Amino acid sequence: MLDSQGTAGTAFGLMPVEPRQGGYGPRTDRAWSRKPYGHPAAGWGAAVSVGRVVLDQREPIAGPLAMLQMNHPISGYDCPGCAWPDDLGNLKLDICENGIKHVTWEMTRKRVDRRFFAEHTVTELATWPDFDLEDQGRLTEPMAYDAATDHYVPISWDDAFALVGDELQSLDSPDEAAFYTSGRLSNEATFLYQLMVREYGTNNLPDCSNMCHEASGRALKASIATGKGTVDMHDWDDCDALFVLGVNAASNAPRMLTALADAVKRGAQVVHVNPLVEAGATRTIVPHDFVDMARFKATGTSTMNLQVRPGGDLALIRGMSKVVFEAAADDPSVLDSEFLSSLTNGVDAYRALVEATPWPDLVTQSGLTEEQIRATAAVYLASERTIISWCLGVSQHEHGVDTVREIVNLLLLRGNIGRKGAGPSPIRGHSNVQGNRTCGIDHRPTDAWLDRLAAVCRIDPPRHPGLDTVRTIEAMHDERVKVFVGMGGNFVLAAPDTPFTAQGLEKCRLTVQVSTKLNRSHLVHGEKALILPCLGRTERDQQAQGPQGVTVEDAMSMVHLSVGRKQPASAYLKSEPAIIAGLAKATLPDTQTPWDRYVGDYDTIRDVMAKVLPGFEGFNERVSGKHGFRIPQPARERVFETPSGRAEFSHAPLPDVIPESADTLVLQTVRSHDQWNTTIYSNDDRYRGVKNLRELVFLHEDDMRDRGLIEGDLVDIVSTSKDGSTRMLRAFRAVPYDLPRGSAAGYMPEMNVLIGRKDFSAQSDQPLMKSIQVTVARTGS
Ligand SMILES: Nc1nc2c(c(=O)[nH]1)N[C@H]1C(S)=C(S)[C@@H](COP(=O)(O)OP(=O)(O)OC[C@H]3O[C@@H](n4cnc5c(=O)[nH]c(N)nc54)[C@H](O)[C@@H]3O)O[C@H]1N2
Ligand SMILES: Nc1nc2c(c(=O)[nH]1)N[C@H]1C(S)=C(S)[C@@H](COP(=O)(O)OP(=O)(O)OC[C@H]3O[C@@H](n4cnc5c(=O)[nH]c(N)nc54)[C@H](O)[C@@H]3O)O[C@H]1N2
Ligand SMILES: [Mo]
Repeated sequence: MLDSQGTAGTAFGLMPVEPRQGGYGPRTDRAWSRKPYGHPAAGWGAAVSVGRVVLDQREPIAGPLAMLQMNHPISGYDCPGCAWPDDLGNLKLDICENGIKHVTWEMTRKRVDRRFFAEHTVTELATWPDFDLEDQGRLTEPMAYDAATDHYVPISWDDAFALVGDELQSLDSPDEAAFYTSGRLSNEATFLYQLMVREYGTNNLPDCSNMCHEASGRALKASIATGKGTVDMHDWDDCDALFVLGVNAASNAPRMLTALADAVKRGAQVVHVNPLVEAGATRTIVPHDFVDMARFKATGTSTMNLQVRPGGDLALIRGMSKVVFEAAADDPSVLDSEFLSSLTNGVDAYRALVEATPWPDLVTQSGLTEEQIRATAAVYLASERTIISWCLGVSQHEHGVDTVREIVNLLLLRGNIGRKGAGPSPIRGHSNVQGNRTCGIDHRPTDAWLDRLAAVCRIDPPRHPGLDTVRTIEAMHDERVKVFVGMGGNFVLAAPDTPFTAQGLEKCRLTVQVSTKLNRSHLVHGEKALILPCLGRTERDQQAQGPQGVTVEDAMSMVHLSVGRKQPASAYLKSEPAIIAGLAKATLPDTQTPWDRYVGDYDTIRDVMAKVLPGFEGFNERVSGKHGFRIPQPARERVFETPSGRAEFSHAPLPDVIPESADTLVLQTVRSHDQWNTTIYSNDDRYRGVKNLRELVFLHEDDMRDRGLIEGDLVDIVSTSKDGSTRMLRAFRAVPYDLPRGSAAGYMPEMNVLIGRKDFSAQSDQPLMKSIQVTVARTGS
């Protein structure tokens, strides 16, 4: 590993093969291939791909049957895939290809039991591809690392809890422990987790949101005093114009394709802004429309595609605002003057800033022509009701916060917020990542939250902020954090700077992973280590007072029940709430919190949550209704609870997103169609036309020509970090792709080694997963 900071060397537990250290799909000898994908998104390619995963996981019967319960109002479980909302009643079967893959992956009949761990040392497992690790199936009982033999060995739940309790109690300060959350946790588990952590005495609650939508949350809070989008599915059905920035819908939120196709069908304008024209941005066979599927009938999903420069969205939005102000000079009714003067702050300064920004700068920085920007603005001006939606293509940049705030600025100009069919609508990632924040996973909790928690739960929570993901990694490295608890997820591969993160974890006294499947984060561990296996979303959760259901919140603030019914993968699994309660009782000898009562009957957790969480009054009654309930949100009612009591315009300088050297490319990391974050189902990326290849870098053909490259050439990719250090990936294949010159793309998590520890946004602390500065040259040159 090329690393000028002197931390070279492969960390124990990472793939020992230089330079890739994780993110491997299945082993294959088959040749790779690439040809442009000519079919509409979803449709039969999706059906074939689902069939393969269902068969591979040996679930040909239970798999498809369980699908019938997925996202079923009241009696079903929530799809553990993405956070796109459930359909409100039109669809018989509200499911998608990737949701089915995801559920089947969890429901597999394969098991990782004590015999498996007895047969393989951790050192040996470290040499396995990530696919093979997860493909062993579900974890079945708690395991502890035995350094003497380098094996994981069985441990009882009580001993495991006691071990964690002893370690946590022996720390000099509760701030020497960090408690990570991945976005799968239910609301109930989340609430108990943060309660335990704060009762213990720290706000060190890093989460996957720190790498995902932290920028969106911060921006929306500053602008309109809510960390979330303000629209719901009905608004999506009512808008005249829909802007979709930096989302790969066909792969990452496939149920969104239906909404896009519906919008186009009813004559709404749908503008996709993305350096890549993704499959879902042209046309789809509506995934739920079996008649359309049978007839191969495709529906358009866009009316315009704009191939913006990576990081160029702010310039595009500002250009649109410029056109809006120009139009307002002739026709003042273009602006919603009443709304602006009574409910917003700072529009005059924004106008001055926009007017002072010259067109050539907007053109250069956005990578679009003035005509394109004007045409996009014309769509906005012609629309009565506009929704702007975005995902990681906006948030994972240095200027993510400023860009989301600029999006809100543009919406505010025409009063596109807090009314039918209009507003900001971030597309969230994990199925309950938004609920996790609502229920208290936040390293920077507000005083109001802590006050209510203190009053209702009778604890004395710490008031100083905790560590987020990048700060936790630094702190583990500096040995300021000595215990790491991962509640779900695959921290070592999801985080940036893989070897650095791995070394941090290895320096810990104790690492604990609560998981459903074996993954690399179990192999990169502290001096002591535990794997605690938990129930999955689809499984029956039997507690003292009977079977339990949990709740989740989707990307549009709808909270609903999720009830698993399947026989658990093993009799020794515990639910996440039960594991958290076990950890809490072992860690907090004097606790007054009724942990056993909470675990026996989750209604009792919800009763307490109803008192702590604003908008959750009557939680148990309200969530039992057909589609659950929407959390009340003042901004949706045009009540802006900012310090000024108004929606705030931002006034950010136009960022310069063009690298200094013409040789430097801006590399972004994306998901393939066949992966779920760090879980890789196959080496194919159907919609980008790639088969059997993940070690690739997509490049513009002119950028390839300049470097003397043709398709398939092996190249080395060298990244330069903010601190000047360099990192390298060797022998990846150059693949020509339709993206803006000067940019490049490849897959997470194998490219995470290129993201330096200092490469995070100063605005959000989010790692710069969409703008890595790289040079690409033929291997050996
Ligand atoms: N099947 C499946 N579903 C998933 C996931 C998964 O791994 N698999 N992951 C889940 C999670 S946690 C999340 S957060 C979401 C992620 O959903 P996405 O945000 O769709 O995830 P990425 O694959 O990172 O794709 C980022 C998109 O942004 C574009 N982009 C990159 N840079 C820019 C830019 O500067 N401007 C603009 N406008 N676009 C840009 C890329 O070309 C790409 O289309 O999906 C969730 N759903
Ligand atoms: N380079 C780069 N890196 C990225 C990103 C990127 O775009 N580019 N995206 C970032 C984003 S948006 C995110 S959200 C993070 C994702 O980071 P994480 O959430 O940490 O990672 P996942 O891969 O989703 O976690 C998969 C693991 O979760 C466990 N799991 C699955 N279901 C359950 C369950 O029900 N309960 C529990 N306890 N465990 C379960 C399984 O053991 C599985 O191995 O990655 C980030 N990393
Ligand atoms: Mo995410």
